[in-house]
Amino acid sequence: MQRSLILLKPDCVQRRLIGEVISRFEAKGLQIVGLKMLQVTPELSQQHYAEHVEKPFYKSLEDFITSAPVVAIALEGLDAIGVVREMLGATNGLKAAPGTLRGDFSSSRQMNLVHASDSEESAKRELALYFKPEEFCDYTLNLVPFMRADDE
Ligand code: FUP
Repeated sequence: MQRSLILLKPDCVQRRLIGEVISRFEAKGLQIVGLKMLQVTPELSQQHYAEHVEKPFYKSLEDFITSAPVVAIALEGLDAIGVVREMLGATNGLKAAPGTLRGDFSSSRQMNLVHASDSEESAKRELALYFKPEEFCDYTLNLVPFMRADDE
């Protein structure tokens, strides 16, 4: 079982696609164990995108991610980190395959709707940036017996 940090970015919020994106995660069988709307500050952006801070596109990326609220979601599921990345598609919406979230709803490299952790290490670091330990909700989904076998 894995947890991943998902951000519905300012373009997703402004384009009123929050429900559409969350619906896909729910339909897939991923479980929401944390959820909040917040405004990303420049400081949080620098922490989140630490690996990109020195890159030429960083200033534009920070301006974008701080331009409107985001929705942060902690998603739990079997292989959740890889599964969500597959659901998002390639970083650039123009190159993302049809059927993926970015492939279906984005035609931009920067405004690509959704961020998702790309490894267990990133997930741990990013979840801690957006959620305090007590903000996660552990609960049993009663439909799990209809989503996967006991030995999966
Ligand atoms: P991803 O892991 O798919 O979120 O993509 P990256 O970590 O490579 O990039 C982080 C964010 O920077 C992406 F959402 C897109 C954005 N970006 C730009 O805005 N310009 C670039 O030249 C490259 C990435």
